[in-house]
Amino acid sequence: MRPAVLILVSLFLVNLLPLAAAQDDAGTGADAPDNRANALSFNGTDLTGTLDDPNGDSADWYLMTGLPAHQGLSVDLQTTGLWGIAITLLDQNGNPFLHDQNGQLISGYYTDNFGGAPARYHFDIIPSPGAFYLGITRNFWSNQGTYEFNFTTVALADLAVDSITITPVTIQSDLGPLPASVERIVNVTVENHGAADAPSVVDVWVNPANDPSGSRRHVGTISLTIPAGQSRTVLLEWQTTGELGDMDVHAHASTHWEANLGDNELVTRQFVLVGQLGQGVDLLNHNVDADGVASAGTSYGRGTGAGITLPLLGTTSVGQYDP
Ligand SMILES: [Ca+2]
Ligand SMILES: [Ca+2]
Ligand SMILES: [Ca+2]
Repeated sequence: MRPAVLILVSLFLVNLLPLAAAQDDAGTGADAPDNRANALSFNGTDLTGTLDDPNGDSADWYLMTGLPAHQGLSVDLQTTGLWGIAITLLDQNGNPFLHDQNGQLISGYYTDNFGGAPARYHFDIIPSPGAFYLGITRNFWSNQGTYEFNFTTVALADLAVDSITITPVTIQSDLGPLPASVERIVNVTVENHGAADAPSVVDVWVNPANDPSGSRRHVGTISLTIPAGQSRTVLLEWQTTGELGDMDVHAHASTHWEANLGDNELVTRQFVLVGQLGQGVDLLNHNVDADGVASAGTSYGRGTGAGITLPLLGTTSVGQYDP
């Protein structure tokens, strides 16, 4: 090939690559690291940056720090010139923590496969207190563009089950109080020590102590609102018919935007007729309401509704993160 042709071909190939974009990620005047291990610490309300995969910048990783307790974040992202990108949110241990508005973990990974530019995204998240990782990476398409994250603080409730007390129901008669009936009252005190009022669901269920079958029986559910900084006591009726011996009574409180799920359940032991057996039996109710109990124990009566909110220009999908 003659030199002139080589020069022309070279010029053509060079023109296929866009010029390297200026990098000023998070106002640092430089490119943010391409891997999470070297993530750029960031503590602010807005975050702007550039991805430039054709010129070797395939990812920008940040470590968001300084999140106050009982506060969540709502994240808005706008991109220009970028599509087919992936957004990854991980806690400090590298685990997904993206939550929907019911406090349920849905994914740690979001990808816009085919959307155009500019595109807008919105995430409702409840971050682990303190810090989390945020990564924006090239996914399906190699392109060059800018992104801007805006973070809005969201006040969170934080319910805690403080106590469970159980009182027998005494039957009054003309002859005086009769022996206790099979009915008992479960008193559950729930405190909201978060920063937002809490539409709350309190569930109570029982299971025979040390029952290897793991069967549980749903006692009841009460819905109420617990204002921030206040506590409420709810009463549920427990019919112990068919139960004998030591029983474990569980109470669980749930709400939207829960800051800390670690203190939302309490268990106490109560015997029916005779105690200190180390175990109990549930003859009439054994495995009754198994499905209902399972839902009470695992989903805790959370409400329904759209999870992640994604008002978008273009088609999107929510992917699964597999660490
Ligand atoms: Ca960059
Ligand atoms: Ca980078
Ligand atoms: Ca809590």
